[in-house]
Amino acid sequence: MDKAVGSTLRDTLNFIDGEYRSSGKTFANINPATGEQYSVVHEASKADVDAAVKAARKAVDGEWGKMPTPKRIEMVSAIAAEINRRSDDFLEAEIADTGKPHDLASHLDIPRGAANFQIFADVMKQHHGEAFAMPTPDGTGAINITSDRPRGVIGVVCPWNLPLLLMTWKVGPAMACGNAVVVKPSEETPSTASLLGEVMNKVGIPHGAYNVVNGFGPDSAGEFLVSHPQVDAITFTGETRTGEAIMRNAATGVRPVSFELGGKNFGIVFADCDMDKAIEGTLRSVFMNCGQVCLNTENLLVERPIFDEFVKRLKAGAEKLKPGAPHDKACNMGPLVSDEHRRKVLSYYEIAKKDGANIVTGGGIPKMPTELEGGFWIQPTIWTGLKDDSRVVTEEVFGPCCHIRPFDTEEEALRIANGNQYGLACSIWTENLSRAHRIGPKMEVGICWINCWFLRDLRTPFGGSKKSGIGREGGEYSLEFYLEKSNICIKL
Ligand code: NAD
Ligand code: 6OD
Repeated sequence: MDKAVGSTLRDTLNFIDGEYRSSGKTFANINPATGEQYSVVHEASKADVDAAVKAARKAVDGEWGKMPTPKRIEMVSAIAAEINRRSDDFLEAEIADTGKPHDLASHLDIPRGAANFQIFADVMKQHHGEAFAMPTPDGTGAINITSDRPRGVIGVVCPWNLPLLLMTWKVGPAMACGNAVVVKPSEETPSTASLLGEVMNKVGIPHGAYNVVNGFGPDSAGEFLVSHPQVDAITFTGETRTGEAIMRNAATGVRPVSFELGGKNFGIVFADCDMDKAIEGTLRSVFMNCGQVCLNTENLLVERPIFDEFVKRLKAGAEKLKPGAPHDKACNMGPLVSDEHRRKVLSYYEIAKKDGANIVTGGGIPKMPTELEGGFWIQPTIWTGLKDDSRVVTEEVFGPCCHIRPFDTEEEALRIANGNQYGLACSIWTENLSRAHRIGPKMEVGICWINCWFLRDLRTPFGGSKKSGIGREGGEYSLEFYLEKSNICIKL
């Protein structure tokens, strides 16, 4: 990593108007694998956030906003190439912030971080307006032409579970459309957002088009950003409750929001599934990233004839997972992100016990080697036997755990899954093509995977229904949020 520019693993700085800036107030960044502090994060003050928003405004009104689209697209592609060129730096930063396995970060987080710029450079290359000819009573006619322009300054508020991936999923399209962004990364995982500033400068992005302000939510950089009157639109990924707080701020000035929020996702396993595929896919969908993916399966409905076999095989798979150091190739499971989050997940492990769950496996903290004992490790956990109204079954835990329940009919499975307050994702396991076509459109979710999980084509609409979000992002769908459309009506 280029320490001379200012973003080192030891000092994580704000990035404002093309420069790294320290601040008078700092907080500790803890490595979740060890529990040790490894970086000092500079918390942005209200004045820093204001400077970042003003720099962004200047960029939109200046060189960045006026840049011809082909040139801007070329620059956005160059960001993708530079992230790939520096993938080792991004990997190390992401791993230190999250403790996740090197294999996972190198196959998912970092390459998707780069792809999130390239896909939207490609989308903008193809993007075009429309024309509608119309008759008029006087017979001369009129023509309507759609036109669009960037919304302006976009506030981007991010979570900690897939830090670079989820941040660039918003920054990529926002910048490809010609907006300027002010990013507030999670306080738990600020490093890759800060490092991305070096990439922006290297490829020559005009100053102010990309800014990063570090800090927390309420009464800190998050709230300062979303309540800033010169922020034109807010895109947020995180908890539903935080989304509600942000929405209250966005109401002032009637500013648009795009929200990717919490989930409580179902897996439905039919007796006609391919059991090997269903087990392998479900092990990923429950335990990948230590269960910290909003799309993770936390509730499994398994058709009664295969219930016992499914539970037995999922337990065997869970017990083969090996928590350990990110760079240890023999290990495939990281820790939870923080002590606070582990306390939250363990509180659900306690509720499960109190509610009379049968603990199929796990339920506690694993024994780790001395050097990792201070980390936020947790056992992969499977329960059966809970009632449908247990909080473990209805609330998002965001940990490596699931409850498995039997069902008898397709209608029953649909009713239970759609009775959920969230509507983000589901996975259905069946080899019956008619069933797949019948049930897919009936699932009240933003994405329904059949015989797979987290298989992503970045051109497709992504988002949640019910309490899982507002809006869809991906391909052309992202442009609906990041571009403001007008209709030009010309009377001939
Ligand atoms: P969080 O809501 O606690 O925090 C997210 C971000 O919001 C952080 O940067 C935080 O500092 C900021 N924030 C908190 N309060 C704020 C406020 N009042 N004003 C402005 N900013 C504020 O979420 P998290 O714990 O970082 O992430 C986990 C949650 O995110 C889970 O619920 C998960 O399901 C959800 N998530 C959803 C998706 C999706 O695509 N739907 C993706 C990833 C994570
Ligand atoms: O793949 C994506 O685009 C996406 N937004 C994934 C979200 C994962 C949630 O943790």
